[in-house]
Amino acid sequence: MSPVIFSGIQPTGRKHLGNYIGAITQYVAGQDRGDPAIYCIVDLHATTVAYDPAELRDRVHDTTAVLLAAGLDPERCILFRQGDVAEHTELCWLLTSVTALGELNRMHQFREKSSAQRELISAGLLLYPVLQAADVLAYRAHEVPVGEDQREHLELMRNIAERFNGRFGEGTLVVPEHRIPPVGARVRDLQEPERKMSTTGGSEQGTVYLLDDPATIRRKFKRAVTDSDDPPVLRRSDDKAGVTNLIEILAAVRGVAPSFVEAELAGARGYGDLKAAVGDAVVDELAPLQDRYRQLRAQEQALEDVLAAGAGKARAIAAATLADVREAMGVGPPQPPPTG
Ligand code: AQP
Repeated sequence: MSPVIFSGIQPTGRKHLGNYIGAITQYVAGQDRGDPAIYCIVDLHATTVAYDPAELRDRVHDTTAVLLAAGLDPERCILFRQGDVAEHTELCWLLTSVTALGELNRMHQFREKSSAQRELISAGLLLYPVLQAADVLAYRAHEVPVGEDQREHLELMRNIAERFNGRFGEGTLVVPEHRIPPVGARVRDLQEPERKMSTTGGSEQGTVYLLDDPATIRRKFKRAVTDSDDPPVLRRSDDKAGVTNLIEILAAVRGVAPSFVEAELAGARGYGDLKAAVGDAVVDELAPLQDRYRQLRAQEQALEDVLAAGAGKARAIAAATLADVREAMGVGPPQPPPTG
């Protein structure tokens, strides 16, 4: 049986190589395995931190164009905007009844992002993982392709689904599995390789954006932090986070095993060769995406049409789940008995 695949992605104009390797390439591959493969641009999640309302729709269009340019095909997947399908927010509320406050308080993302908020720590930031659970559970998804940073939220989502089923009716919700890629699940910041590459938390020079021009990409890799050992050791190891990161990026982008890259680098003169190789490979990988992005981004109405068609398909699935959830919880009028 083909799995139902679901994943969500934040609307920003600055998607980076971590998003691409950890998530977007998996989305594209999922189109041929998922039945259906469903991808959602999570504008409601974006409102949980400070943001500019005048820009949010543009950022949704930016992300839509990036995903289409990377290879998502609206004929082979469902691509939509979270805010277009009200079932997500209703299910979020219903799931709060089986979510422990203590669990939400312990989430790393909440702790990190709340400490960065200056004026207001929104309740939305605390509830973020519950809305994320609703996103996935509304489609009874089996698989959720994500990067390593989402492992904790996925575990919480599984707890929520299990608790819901235990309390209100076994089999009502599907308990999903995460799908974290074997290589590239945690792409690291090129300047601070102890941290993940990140939209908000990383360094500008250490973050490779998908829309960076070729010279910028090559420069960022050239300046990447590696190691000072002499002679250089072009191998992955726990105490060589920067070198390991570059080897894994090169392997992920070329679609080969990291050990293959290490074997190839056996004759290299130094870290400079590795930096040049990974810079070239990333530029080659992103060039066609960038060309397609520019064409697609100019056609705003076409992007809206894709999102609207996707929302129609998504709503039909989510509404059926919500009807079962309401029925199980005793919310609203009783469902009519099945006919026939
Ligand atoms: N460094 C990363 N390596 C691998 N995968 C990553 N992801 C994020 N960073 C890395 C995965 O990308 C998907 C989309 O993430 P998102 O919707 O959270 O997008 P974002 O907020 O723009 O990404 P960031 O960088 O994670 O933002 P910050 O750090 O600001 O919160 C997810 O599947 C994620 O795992």
